Amino acid sequence: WKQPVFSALDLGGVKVNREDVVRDDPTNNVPDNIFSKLGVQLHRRDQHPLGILKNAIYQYFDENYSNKFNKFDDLSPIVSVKENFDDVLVPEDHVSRSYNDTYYVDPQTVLRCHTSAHQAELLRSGNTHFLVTGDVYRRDSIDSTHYPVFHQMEGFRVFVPEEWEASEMDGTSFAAADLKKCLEGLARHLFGAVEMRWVDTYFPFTNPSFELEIYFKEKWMEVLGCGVTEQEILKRNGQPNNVAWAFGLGLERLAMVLFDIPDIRLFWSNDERFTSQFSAGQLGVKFKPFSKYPPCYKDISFWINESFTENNLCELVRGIAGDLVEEVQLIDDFTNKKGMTSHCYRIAYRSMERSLTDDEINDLQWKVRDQVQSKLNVVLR
Ligand code: FA5
Ligand code: MG
Repeated sequence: WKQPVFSALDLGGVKVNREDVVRDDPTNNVPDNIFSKLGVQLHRRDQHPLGILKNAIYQYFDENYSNKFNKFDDLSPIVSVKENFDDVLVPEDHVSRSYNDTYYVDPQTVLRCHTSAHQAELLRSGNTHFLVTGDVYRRDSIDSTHYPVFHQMEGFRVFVPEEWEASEMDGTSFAAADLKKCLEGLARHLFGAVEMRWVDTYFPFTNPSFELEIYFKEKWMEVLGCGVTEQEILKRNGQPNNVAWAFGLGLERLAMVLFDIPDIRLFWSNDERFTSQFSAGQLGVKFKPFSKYPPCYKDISFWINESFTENNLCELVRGIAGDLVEEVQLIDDFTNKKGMTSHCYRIAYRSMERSLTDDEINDLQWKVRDQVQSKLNVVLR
């Protein structure tokens, strides 16, 4: 399963060396399997589901807005902490800043965890209508809709006072209404009829803030976050009298609905049985699964310590099993009279491309058991 790890790669004309991004020191937490995804840029392949989706969204904006949205899809994913967090008002103590949630190259540099990292710089350089597509990186849980590298498209639109003054609404209500109309129209453009709902939420950079969920495979799946941009961001970046909306689409989640793709790992597959099913410009295609290979479940139980986190466990398992791991699920959690807490996780192994042998799975599970003890310092039960 392992992708080759190159010693250097090219990010939009800038050469990046492996040893600058993957280092064995405590200020760096980028593993090789993440480094190997940098520069792949699935969203720039016109015949890949993510590229097809990106182009379909471009088409929607081109057709519906006379005011052209500037499009960016080649901005480097290696950004400063300032761009990723400070510029979008993420509080100093927000969990998303932790080494548990974000990949740090060094204390001032991260792999962007969202395309919102580019809002401020693009506003400053005079953009008022823009779309930014890119690969984003997060330490996260493992299941069919979560992957540590995924793709987002940021949308941003600035309004000048004349635009809302004609409406008898205040600027914020006007922008919020326009935003929902825009995204509902996009959903109809992509899916036709689909069951969806708005959920109120919180982001540091928007107020009010919303998420859109789509009903997919018997569950509500969150596909995007959005809201009316905090005035402070506009003020700091040369737009003090205006209002704006912004959104961040989860491209894999939308593509899963659009093409009926059941598992997020498939986007990374080079298997021709996957890649040959899609072609540039074709939205109507439904993916025909070729993998009916059975999953294999292995449980692991241990006493946790204070430093244990689920993201650390997931990264360890991903590092050993790569895309052969389908899900890591906490199935039991209890604390005994002495105050010791035990967790039991169920790991589902399944290849998208072939049957796995018992030996192969047992070998993976032994490595997991071994490294859980040696690297996470937990006590197996
Ligand atoms: C954000 O990242 C905000 N920056 C979005 C935003 C932009 C809000 C502008 C307001 C204004 P969130 O963390 O919810 O929000 O992620 C956005 C989307 O990315 C989610 O709705 C989901 O579709 C997708 N996503 C999040 N985590 C993962 C993951 N691990 N794997 C795949 N997709 C993911
Ligand atoms: Mg969210």
